[in-house]
Amino acid sequence: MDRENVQRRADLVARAARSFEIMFGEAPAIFAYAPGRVNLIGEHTDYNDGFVLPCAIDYGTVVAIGPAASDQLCAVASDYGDDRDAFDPNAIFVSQKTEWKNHVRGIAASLAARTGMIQGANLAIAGNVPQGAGLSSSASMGVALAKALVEHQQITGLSATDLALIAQQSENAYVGTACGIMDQLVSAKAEAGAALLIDCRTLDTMPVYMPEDLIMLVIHSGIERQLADSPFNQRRAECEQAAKYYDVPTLRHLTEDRLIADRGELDDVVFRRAQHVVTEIARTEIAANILSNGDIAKLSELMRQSHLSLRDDFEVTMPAIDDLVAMIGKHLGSRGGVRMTGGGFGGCVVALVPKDQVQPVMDPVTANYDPPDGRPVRIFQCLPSSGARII
Ligand code: NG1
Repeated sequence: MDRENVQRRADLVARAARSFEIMFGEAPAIFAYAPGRVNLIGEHTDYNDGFVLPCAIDYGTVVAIGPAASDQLCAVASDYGDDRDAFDPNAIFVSQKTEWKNHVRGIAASLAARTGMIQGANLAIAGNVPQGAGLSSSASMGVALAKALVEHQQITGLSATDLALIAQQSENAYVGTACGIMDQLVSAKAEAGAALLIDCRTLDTMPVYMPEDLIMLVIHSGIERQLADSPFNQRRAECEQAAKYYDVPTLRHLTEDRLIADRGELDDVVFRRAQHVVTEIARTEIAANILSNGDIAKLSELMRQSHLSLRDDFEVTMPAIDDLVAMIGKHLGSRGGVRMTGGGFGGCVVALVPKDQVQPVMDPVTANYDPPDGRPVRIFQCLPSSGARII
């Protein structure tokens, strides 16, 4: 069942249609939509070939598309004052200063590389995924663009996974973000009312239906993620170091028993990084099994352990975020779960909260949490939503 905020999406469609009509003087032929996401559990496991359990949310991007009079691809961005771009979609990619333009050009280039020539089109983009909140606004835009172009040009034979790979290729090769596949895959493939268990080694997915009573709260700590490239890359390097030490291709292949038994002289820091990844992969598989059964108490405990492991072993949380998680956890007890989400070093907390506890959770956060950077705390209420579609 689709539990989305219907009005919010209708506003988005209206905004995309308006920009399209102003720019191109006619109504679009098709609207494509793709959602943002929040990761419920499975942190720093994707690049170790492990499991992740993200959930598409009811914030996303609409792309309105229609035929063009020329071979050019003409795009207008409703969120950037109807800024526009026009280019030959079959020419070599030329990087632009404005990031949204690189997304459009990158998707066109990735799609052309995959399917051959693509035709000109007019399109308008409107999104409502909060930016800089770790909710994957970029993946939502990339997948919506790919979906719109594929549908409009009647390109056949591409699965939802192919759309995700095209959007990931665009990020990696053209936008310049070395992201994994999690964000694009859940945006392309999620099912309504469900999180998506992704096996990052095989790209197999399984929808995990969420209890109807649960709301996802995403709380931005107010700490903008530091330009965290170096600690993030350092974590990746430590994981590779651990895999090499244990002589496995990736940490996915390491069991908890071997982690301990063959520890030998392994450096303590590298050991703890590996311990986080190995235990987090196990927690994510268990979480997927119990979430659909509605065993919230057990889920609560797994999310608690995930946060502690990210704090103590992987060392990517920050004191203010630990405090925020503790404050919410104390109130929720075993009625819901809470942990940091995303790469860490700032950013967001995710909480799974029964409907009747949403306000009681939000009120003390608003009243008592003091963001260290002085920015106001932002709270988003999200519902599990379906992936890319034509609307
Ligand atoms: P966030 O912080 O949500 O962008 C980052 C990585 C993910 C994953 C998580 C940690 C990018 C773009 N995303 O997510 O692939 O590794 O950290 O689980 O690098």
